[in-house]
Amino acid sequence: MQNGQGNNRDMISVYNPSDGSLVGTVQAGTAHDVDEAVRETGDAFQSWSRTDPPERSKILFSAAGRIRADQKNLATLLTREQGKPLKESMNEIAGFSRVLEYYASISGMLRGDYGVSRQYGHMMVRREPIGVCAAIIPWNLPALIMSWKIGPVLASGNTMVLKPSSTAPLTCLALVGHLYEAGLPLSVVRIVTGSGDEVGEALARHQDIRALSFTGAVRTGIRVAEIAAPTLKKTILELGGSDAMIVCQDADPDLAAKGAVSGRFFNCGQTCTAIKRVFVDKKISDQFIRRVREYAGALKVGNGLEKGVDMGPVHTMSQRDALHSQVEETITREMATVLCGGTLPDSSSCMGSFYHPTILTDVDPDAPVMNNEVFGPVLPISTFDSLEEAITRANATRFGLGASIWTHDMRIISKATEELKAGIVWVNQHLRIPPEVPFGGTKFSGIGRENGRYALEQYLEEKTILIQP
Ligand code: TXE
Repeated sequence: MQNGQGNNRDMISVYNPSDGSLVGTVQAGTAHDVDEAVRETGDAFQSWSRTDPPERSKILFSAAGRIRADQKNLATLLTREQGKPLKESMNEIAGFSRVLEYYASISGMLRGDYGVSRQYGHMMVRREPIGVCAAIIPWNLPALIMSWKIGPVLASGNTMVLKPSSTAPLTCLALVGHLYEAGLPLSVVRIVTGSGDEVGEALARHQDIRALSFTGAVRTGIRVAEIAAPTLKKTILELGGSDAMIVCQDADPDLAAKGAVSGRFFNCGQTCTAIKRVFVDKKISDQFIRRVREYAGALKVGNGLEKGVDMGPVHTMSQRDALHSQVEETITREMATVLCGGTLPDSSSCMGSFYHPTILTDVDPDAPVMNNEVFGPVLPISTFDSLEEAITRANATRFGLGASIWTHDMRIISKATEELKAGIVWVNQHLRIPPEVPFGGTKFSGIGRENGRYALEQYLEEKTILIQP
């Protein structure tokens, strides 16, 4: 059986996407479990919010160290349940620790403000934690996305109920175990496993949750926002993207090709800010495309635990089916040329949900792979004649998460960084996100920001105090 929900009413089975084997089981939580978790984290908020920031930081630093020491085990579990190559899992677990350390280092930083006025007296602004927060996270980068949510929430003195994805919950559970061992009181974070319909919606609906951070599909995000609205909780949504990469005439075609391949095929193409559309200047397109093909062709696809594997399977069969139908429709309607891939592997020799790295060229702007988020190892490439055309086409999407421009010309950099409609614009790189800077998108890519001190601010509320002596 493939990834998905299993046999028993109260349990969810987690399957390895590389071979369909069972990795573990977790409870199928209910709305009642959510109620209990919110009550417990609400009680814990009373003391955690009053714990001095250095004390909170000590626990976060210690957890980060423990997680580093257990990196190989955690990474192996992540690869088994998610599918990604072990080297990527190792980096993701290290990323979790790094984010925790970053928030531990700034936990007491946002203290507030003070001023004095003849008319109003002492004017103070306290920044207070807001209460119980919730997180709903997906399966593509479960550890990293968990750190982006849990780090600022805990550092700012809030407590959290977190729902992992049903198809990749095990690493999240193991990570929270390390936080407990590092001294985090058990009720400061509660994980409730279960389906989106039951547990996710109960979190969105709960009136005692004051903030909710969601990462996932656009349609789910809209549903979550609708359900959350009557309780007026702060809702932060990270809903994916269709990032453009613009390769200009003066770019180094080799460097850009390497960037395109790593930016697209990392995590089997299942990353919100992956490169999902490439626009290359016609004058260098032949060289660039030739190199992209070479680098993509050299990727070793297989079980993420095997040595030398660069790309694992698509996370579930249903994700792979959705991806393949976008590609098939594009090809059938003659809206692109297939340079490589585009077919399903022979199912008799392979149990996993693998998909060949696929490159499409001469892609029509209206092709399904251009208009929707393509969440898998498929790279559509188009050419352009002018920078204006490239920027217009890059912006011609309902998404606005990331974009990159590859050039060394300062005039182009200045124009593109201003005109590209995205939450993150990279120059001569793509996909890399240090914990210090905000992460999030415009338009249908979402609302709010994660990462950096900006995320910390979202979990604090200002209280104005005016004292007339
Ligand atoms: O996401 P879902 P899916 C995009 C990507 C992908 C598509 C579908 O295009 O192909 O979404 O992925 C929980 N109320 N991204 O179906 O369903 C669910 O249990 C509350 C982009 O897996 O949105 C899981 O924990 N919660 C994205 C989380 O939402 C609900 C990363 C995400 O699952 C719910 C993942 C509900 N009604 C997918 N229904 C990114 N931003 O990078 C589900 N959930």
